[in-house]
Order: sequence, then structure tokens, then C-alpha cells
Amino acid sequence: MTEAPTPYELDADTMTGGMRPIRQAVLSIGSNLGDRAGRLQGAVSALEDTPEVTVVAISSVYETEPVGAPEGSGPFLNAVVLIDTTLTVHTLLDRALAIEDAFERERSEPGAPRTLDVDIIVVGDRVAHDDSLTLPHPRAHERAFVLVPWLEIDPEGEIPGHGFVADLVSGVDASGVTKREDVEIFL
Ligand code: PH2
Ligand code: MG
Ligand code: MG
Repeated sequence: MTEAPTPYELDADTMTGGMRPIRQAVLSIGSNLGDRAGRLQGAVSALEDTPEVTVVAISSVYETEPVGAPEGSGPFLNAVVLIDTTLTVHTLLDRALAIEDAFERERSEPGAPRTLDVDIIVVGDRVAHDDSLTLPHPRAHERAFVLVPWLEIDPEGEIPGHGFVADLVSGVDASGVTKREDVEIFL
């Protein structure tokens, strides 16, 4: 009997040796503690330094009112980054967490102030749900601090199961999301 795996049982993510497809992923980055802009810049630089990741576009930086965060939380700076990647979604998640750790993110209670948060919003049209990751991000479709920067750099953007970013953005209150013309992050 042959040991060769049947092609019908191969998920793209189980392939090795550069056979994985290039997929576009959308990441949301945010910080509401300390040198917020410096942290966002560091996150983008670390993403670009990641093998098998190419940063395709970076949105403007937005000052955003905290959503669902504890009383007294400071405002966030948020941005959205488009990448092309051949990494598996779990390797990409590991990398996102490692980048957060590099900026001394403390994993305390959900919603606590964070030096840096790197969230995977969508990876191509993948739908996934396990203990460590849900794709698309379960709350992205209702978050103006994700949708507004995303629309800016990806007018065709779409959240599987929810629709086009351009349509979703008109259904959310974006009054707490303001572009910071004086702050820029670079590749
Ligand atoms: N992240 C959260 C909770 N609330 N609010 C804003 N404005 N920006 C964020 O990035 C953010 C938030 C949890 O990750
Ligand atoms: Mg988050
Ligand atoms: Mg997060």
C-alpha cells in the first residue's frame, strides 16, 4: 500500500515545501498605553521582517475611543495592515502573539489597557474556529476602528459571512474614529 497521502484529504494548510497558496490577510493593530505610535510602527516592522509575510498596505493611523474596555481606559491608536502570506493561520497567529510579547504586552483581563494588540481579522476567505483562533474575527464586522482603516486601503474588502467592508462601515457608528494626520507609520 502506498504511503502517499491522498490529494482529496489534503487541506492547503497541511502542505509543506512552499506549496501553500499566497493569501491576503487583514490585521488590526492597536495600542492604548505608552508610546502608542511607536508600538504600531514596531508591529509593522516586525511583520515585514517575518519570513513568508509581505506587507502590502498600511492604513492611516486613527485615534479611537475604547470599545468594550474597562472604565477609565485611554484612547487607542489603531491601524489596519494588509499582508500577503504563505504562512498557515496558526503560524501567523503565533507570530502575532510573539510580536505582542516583544512589546511587553501583559495578558491580564480581557479589555485591559494594552501596549500592543495584533489581531487577525481575515485570512483570505478562510473560515476557522478552534480554541486559539476564530476566523473571520468574531467582532470585526461591528467595529468601526477596524472597518474604517480597512476600507481606506482595501475598498473591495469583504468579511466572509458578513459582507463587504464598504457596506458594513455604513452600519456602524464611526464617530469615535478620527484620522490622525500628524502620525504616520512606514514600511
Ligand atoms: N481593542 C479591544 C477592545 N477595545 N477599542 C478600540 N478603540 N481599539 C482597539 O483596538 C480595541 C478596543 C480588544 O482588543
Ligand atoms: Mg483586539
Ligand atoms: Mg488580540
